[in-house]
Amino acid sequence: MRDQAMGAGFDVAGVAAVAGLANDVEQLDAERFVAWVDAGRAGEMEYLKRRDEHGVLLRSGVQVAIPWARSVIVCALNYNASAPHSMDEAERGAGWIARYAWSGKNSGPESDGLLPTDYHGELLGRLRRLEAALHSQQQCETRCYVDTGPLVERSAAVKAGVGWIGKNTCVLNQHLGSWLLLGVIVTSLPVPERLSLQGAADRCGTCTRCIDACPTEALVAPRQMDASRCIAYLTIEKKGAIAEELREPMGRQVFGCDICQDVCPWNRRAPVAVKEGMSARPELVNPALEWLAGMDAAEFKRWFKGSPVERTRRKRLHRNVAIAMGNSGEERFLPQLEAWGAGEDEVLAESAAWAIEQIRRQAAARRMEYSPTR
Ligand code: B12
Ligand code: SF4
Ligand code: SF4
Repeated sequence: MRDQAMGAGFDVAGVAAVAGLANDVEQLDAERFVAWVDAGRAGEMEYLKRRDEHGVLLRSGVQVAIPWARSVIVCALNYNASAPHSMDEAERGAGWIARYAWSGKNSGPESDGLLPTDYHGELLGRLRRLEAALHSQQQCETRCYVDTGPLVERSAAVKAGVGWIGKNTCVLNQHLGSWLLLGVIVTSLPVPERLSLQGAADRCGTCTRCIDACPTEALVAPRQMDASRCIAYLTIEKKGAIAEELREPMGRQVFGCDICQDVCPWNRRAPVAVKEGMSARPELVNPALEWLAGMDAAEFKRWFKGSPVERTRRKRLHRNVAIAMGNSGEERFLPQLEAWGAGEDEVLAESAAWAIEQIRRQAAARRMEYSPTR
């Protein structure tokens, strides 16, 4: 199976047994998930709170929604690109789009630039190839998922030996780091005892760089995230206005956030991958905020239809851009922000008003700093 997963284009794969709540580890995972949702950590991500007819959270155990599940094949794809990181120096007024959302593919010799792709589709295609190979060898039930399945993929990845959960809650592999995307095949095939893997050892040690670097204090404890504070949640999932106290810490991130992975020592030597359908689109690395701000509906569609960025829609992307403009302190953004401030979209107008205030405050502070003291 592992060779076939590599043949399908994955970098690492393993199988996790599904034993149900009689198993101590699965019981603990279920308790953690329930406690996480009950504590309000999922914010407005209602799909994480779905329950079955008995009121049990669907994602609290694989067998809750899929009673015939006996194993989960977990595959991981390295998407690291040879490109800067969000913490590196960048041009003034550049925003940040998360690394996983840069992906694109070549569309032939005539085309200009790469066409957008989305990892969901890229991984699902690879999983389906593996699933077909499995069915040609054995009779079994299977379901392929990337993100959308009723299970916590990271927990399955640990049990399958793909990696360990870092203190930033990401799955880390000793050789590949954490720039990994996960895809799973839930199967009805039991895992023979001799193939049951021990989860990968925890190699975070005493390091706390990710926790220290998180600007919004979303990592409330090692391996525990309050997703409602995470910039990835705020920029991608959160509808409406973003809480004021979190806007300044958002910095220049306009879609997703890579900070807690950029600072991780295990990513320092992470190998670069050049995968079909997952090439980095150079325009999305350190994108100029005014370029994103100037996108009309047609431009947005041209650049982001079929990309993960499509999920956030143009309206929310512009809300995020307004906040990033405010955080930049650049007075050249004032005309754009004033135009948004006078527009009909209330959330965008309010975010722009906040950003104008930020820029004026920063400009005044700069003038105070440079004024001669006589
Ligand atoms: C909802 C979601 C989010 C939310 C919430 C994230 C979160 N940490 O829960 C938001 C929008 C914030 C988010 C952000 C990102 N996400 Co996301 N997300 C998901 C999704 C759809 C569900 C996750 C979930 O169920 N969360 C609930 C909590 C309880 O689970 P968890 O954090 O995943 O892991 C818990 C368990 O592992 C358990 N646990 C296991 N062992 C131990 C040990 C101890 C001691 C403790 C206390 C807990 C513990 O507790 C962990 C923390 O609570 C998954 C796909 C899936 N179906 O699983 C992708 C997924 C987790 N996301 C992914 C990615 C790539 C990202 C981003 C990097 C994107 C970006 N650049 O912006 C960031 C990373 C932020 C971060 N530091 O985690 C990848 C992660 C790959 C990897 N290498 O880990 C996944 C697996 C998607 C995929 N198919 O590849 N995401
Ligand atoms: S992705 Fe960003 S905001 Fe979210 S936990 Fe990591 S550093 Fe914090
Ligand atoms: S930064 Fe340090 S603590 Fe955080 S995941 Fe990486 S090794 Fe673990």
